[in-house]
Amino acid sequence: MTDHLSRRGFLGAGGLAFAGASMISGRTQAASLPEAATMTEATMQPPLFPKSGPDYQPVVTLNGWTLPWRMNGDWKEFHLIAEPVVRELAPGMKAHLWGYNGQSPGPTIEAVEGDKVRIFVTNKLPENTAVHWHGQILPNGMDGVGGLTQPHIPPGRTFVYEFVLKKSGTFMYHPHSDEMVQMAMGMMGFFVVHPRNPAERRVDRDFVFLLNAFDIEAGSYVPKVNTMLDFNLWCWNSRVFPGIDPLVVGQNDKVRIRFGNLTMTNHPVHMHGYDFKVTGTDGGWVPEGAAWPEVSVDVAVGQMRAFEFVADAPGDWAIHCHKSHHTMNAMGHSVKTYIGVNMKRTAPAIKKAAPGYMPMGSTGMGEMGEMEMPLPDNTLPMMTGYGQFGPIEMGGMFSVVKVRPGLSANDYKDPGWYGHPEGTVAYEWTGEPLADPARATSPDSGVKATEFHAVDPRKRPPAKSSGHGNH
Ligand SMILES: [Cu+2]
Repeated sequence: MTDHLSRRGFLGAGGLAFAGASMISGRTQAASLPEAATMTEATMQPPLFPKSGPDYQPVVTLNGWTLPWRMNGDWKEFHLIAEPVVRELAPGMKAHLWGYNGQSPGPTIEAVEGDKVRIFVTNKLPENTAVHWHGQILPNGMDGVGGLTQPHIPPGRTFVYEFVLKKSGTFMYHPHSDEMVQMAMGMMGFFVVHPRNPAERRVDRDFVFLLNAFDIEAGSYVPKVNTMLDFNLWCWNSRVFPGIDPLVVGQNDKVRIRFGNLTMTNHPVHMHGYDFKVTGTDGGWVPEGAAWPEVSVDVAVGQMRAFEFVADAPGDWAIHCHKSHHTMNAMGHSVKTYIGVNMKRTAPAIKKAAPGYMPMGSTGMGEMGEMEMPLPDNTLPMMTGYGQFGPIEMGGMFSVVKVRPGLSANDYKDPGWYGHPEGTVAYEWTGEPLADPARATSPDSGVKATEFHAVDPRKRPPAKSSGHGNH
């Protein structure tokens, strides 16, 4: 006991010299565990500004938070608890997941290049776990691959990871122990390392999120963990639209958006209204001058990307995955295609055979955006969310970058919908109708007068090349 106490005193007083001599000063059994903060909300928490050490602009985690730490000598100490959690995916649906410190994903870990970090991981799962620090350059034994670089962490035990943050950049953490199950259950988190020089790569707003996916059957709560590709809830930080926080930005702010992909497929993330520069990957910063312009950036499985722009154009700019099935919630994928089928004729016949049958989608599926469909408990509509002009008809990986003049620094409150200057919104044309009645639209249904479903496609009249030519 005396030995433990003195070791603790020694660490507190002279940690730097001690650790300098041998990186793994390690053995902290005598020290008390740092408090493990927990989060009960799925709403974005204010960024955590550093109280000591180099200054930096802290990141904001969409629908998430940053893990508080304590200093112990010159070690920055964090405490993660791997545990079952209940996460609201969007209002109206909760999922029973696994995560860290009360939420999935876990809290963002934030530190500075050169920091010595000590991360305690307590396992409150019913099975072994281990944590891998994706992208970090560290001693092999700190890499967190259960069985390969360390024993798995059994339920009820706490392991300690210690390493120096060799470089700044964008990283993540996730289990490397029954990985398929634990990631399918939502275990992951963001890890941001800021440059030691506060001026380097500085931005005014820095948003982070992880792309993750679940397969949760309508009306149920627990993800299916053996799904390989056919997930039905496409999330940013275990949230789907309209549950994803907007990215609130002051006009002319310098903005960075960073994301990592821990789903099982790639996601082309597309932002409207701007071109931006890709400035970082999980391999590091792209040298200035080599950053490349994009409006969509594809992020492969296990990768991270960071892009930057100056927010000079105010508005409500959509940001979303460009795979259109990924901006849908569950239920959308097994619905039959009825586009072009005259359901007025067909539906009564089906209804006779199957009472309660609800026809959908004979003019597309947009109507579902405003349809109040009866859904099983704990199930989200497939496409949903309202904007100032009506239903947005989206779900899944979709949010809005809200750029506004006159915001104070670090004000992330949702400013509501954009007030468009007069004469800058697309409007309905009210001039003369087209002379060709076959190409005019019928005023009551919005359906083209021709019922092309009944026509053998080989006998259809050749399409006119003028397209939507009523300008
Ligand atoms: Cu996607």
